[in-house]
Amino acid sequence: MSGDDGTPGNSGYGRKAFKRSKSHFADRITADGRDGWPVEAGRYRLVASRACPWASRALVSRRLLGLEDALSLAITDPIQDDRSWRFTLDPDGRDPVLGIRFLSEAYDKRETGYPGGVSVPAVVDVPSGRLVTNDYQQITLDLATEWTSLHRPGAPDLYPHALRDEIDEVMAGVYQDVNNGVYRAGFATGQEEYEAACAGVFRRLEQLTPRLERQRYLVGDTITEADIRLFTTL
Ligand SMILES: N[C@@H](CCC(=O)N[C@@H](CS)C(=O)NCC(=O)O)C(=O)O
Repeated sequence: MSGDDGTPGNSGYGRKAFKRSKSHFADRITADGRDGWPVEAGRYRLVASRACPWASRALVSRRLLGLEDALSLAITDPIQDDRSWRFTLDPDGRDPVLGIRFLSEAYDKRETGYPGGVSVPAVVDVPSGRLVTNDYQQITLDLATEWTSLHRPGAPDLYPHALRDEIDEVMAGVYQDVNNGVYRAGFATGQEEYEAACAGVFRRLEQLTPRLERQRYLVGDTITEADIRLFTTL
């Protein structure tokens, strides 16, 4: 399997320095449907592995925002085989809504011959069976800001306008040193690389500690996207 940029994906782990590629399918599901994918209850299916921290973000957001009825959920086998994510937890090994055995089938429907990797979280358009997005950074931001008409009453604002600069700044550091740092450590090819990544994780946690000594949440006084992104990696 290969990564989003066509470089070897999982098969390359542990053999070269870990480098994360950009999500190839970055269409957005928005209130105004500008990418062709309007927010609509019951239309899309979130595909997640409970073993994946990036996908777990989407599980937490979906639940906190009360989107369970609007956005259905497919859970993959936590372990991939060489065909990537599979629906072996479901009867007959098929996702009951999409009717597919491998997430790659939704990727293939979207783009024939796409040479990159298959990753979760992914959002699939149920009527066409096509992948909409695997953009793990944007999926949760859009659940928070574009799916508001379907949020439960009293849902938290996970990305409040007034705090976005601070949230973005905290998330950038958390991404670099913690979210991605644990991958750099886990897939390090040498001791030095491992130690540098590990040191980065703990340095960032130390840096965040004073915030959490004086307040319950990383930014502001309610839960935000920043908390979800840190928590799911921890
Ligand atoms: N889509 C992003 C981030 C999401 C991600 O890394 N998900 C992992 C699971 S935690 C995945 O599905 N990896 C499959 C692979 O690398 O082949 C990427 O490809 O870097």
